[in-house]
Amino acid sequence: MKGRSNKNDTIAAITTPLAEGGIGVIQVTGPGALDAAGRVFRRKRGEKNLLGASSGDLFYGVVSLPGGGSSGVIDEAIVCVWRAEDSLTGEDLVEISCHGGPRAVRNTLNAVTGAGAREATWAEFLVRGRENNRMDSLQAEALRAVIHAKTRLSVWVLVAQQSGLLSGRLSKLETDCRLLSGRTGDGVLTDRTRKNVSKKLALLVSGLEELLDSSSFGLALTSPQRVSIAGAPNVGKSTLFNTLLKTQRSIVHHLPGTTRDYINEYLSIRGVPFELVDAAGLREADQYVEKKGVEWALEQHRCADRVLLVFDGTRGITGQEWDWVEALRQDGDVDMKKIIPVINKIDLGVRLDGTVLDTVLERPACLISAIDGRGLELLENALVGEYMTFIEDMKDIATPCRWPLRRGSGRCCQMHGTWQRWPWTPSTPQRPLIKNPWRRLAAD
Ligand SMILES: Nc1nc2c(ncn2[C@@H]2O[C@H](COP(=O)(O)OP(=O)(O)OP(=O)(O)O)[C@@H](O)[C@H]2O)c(=O)[nH]1
Ligand SMILES: [Mg+2]
Repeated sequence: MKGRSNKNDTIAAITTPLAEGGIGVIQVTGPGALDAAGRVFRRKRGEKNLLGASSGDLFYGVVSLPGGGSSGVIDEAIVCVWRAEDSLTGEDLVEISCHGGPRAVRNTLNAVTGAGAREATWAEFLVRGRENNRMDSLQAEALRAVIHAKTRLSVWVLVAQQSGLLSGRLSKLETDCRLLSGRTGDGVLTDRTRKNVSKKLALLVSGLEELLDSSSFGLALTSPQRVSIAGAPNVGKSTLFNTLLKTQRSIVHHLPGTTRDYINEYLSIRGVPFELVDAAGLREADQYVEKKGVEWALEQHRCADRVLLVFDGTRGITGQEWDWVEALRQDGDVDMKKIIPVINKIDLGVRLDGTVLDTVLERPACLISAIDGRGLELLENALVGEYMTFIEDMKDIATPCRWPLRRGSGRCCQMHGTWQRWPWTPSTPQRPLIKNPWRRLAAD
């Protein structure tokens, strides 16, 4: 059982998945970490004991139940010690790598908790890291998010943030703000100073807005957008699904009505993760199973962040397809901006007039062949185009949180406005204060 939190106690957690694998890791941190680990671990070779260890020292030996001696050996392990000044938590930290597998790992954790450590979660390790100034909230957030990262780019960006790149950007803006508030002073305020302060505040606003602009990219990297593939039966939805995934995941057949259940898979487009959903073709259905398929498909399109609305380019748009477009348009939960029209099967020649779609859906259709891959680059651009500048040269500032920044930028804009207006009456006794607008960012 996990006990009550106490800032100064010694805690232990399993920090690898509780599953079958080569090794499992238990971490112990706190003032008594070395003592607790020392009571259950006995090295096989060498003299130095854990209490005298320096950061990075490795020990090979056995783990026993506390007081169990050689008869109570429960596993073999490698122990690594990190002293407070070098550890993630800012406290002495011991990493015990024992054999993997849920039972082996639990046995070792039980031994450590039997020696006085309290079982905790890995999140508590991060809290301690923050409390001991080993990281700020942005770094802790990045560390938490990296576990769920789905693409190489997501990992790259989050590791950069964990090392402090984004925090550095913010603290530079913070320093500028502090310097500015020092410079406004108490003396007589000349018009020149007022203009100067106002100009610097405008720079702060644009610095914050640049970070804010990056938040849609940061969020796209950390919470994959759901992209569903919609359209009438047989237009090539499942073929497109398979081609984008580069694997035969969904059944393709020349007869309409092949897909009934929806299927979802993760996919990376130029490093941005997406969750792709293939679903039943939209049609008037009579039978229960077909009806259910269409119902579920509609639900998927409602919940999706983007919908690829596919048409068969070898023929015109049918009345029933227009009815579905209209139904999606009128569905309060479907934002038309999220719909990307796609004309498929261009390898067979295009007979569909795309301009009518452009007018109704307010964006040009992507012409593709899901079978031979023609035009897929355009489709991918439609999904990641807005992130390209960040992907190419601004990866470090992709902030995964939006609201604190929006509040900070709002406060900064307010101060800027106040300074531009000041003095609003000649007798206004106090000049407007300049406060750190994102002061609460760390706490938000
Ligand atoms: N020539 C050509 N044929 C295609 C293309 N895309 C799909 N097809 C064919 O169209 C037929 C239907 O493809 P599917 O991918 O099963 O269509 P669907 O929209 O998933 O159909 P349902 O699951 O029934 O709604 C198959 O015979 C595919 O080989 C394409 O780009 N070019
Ligand atoms: Mg299908």
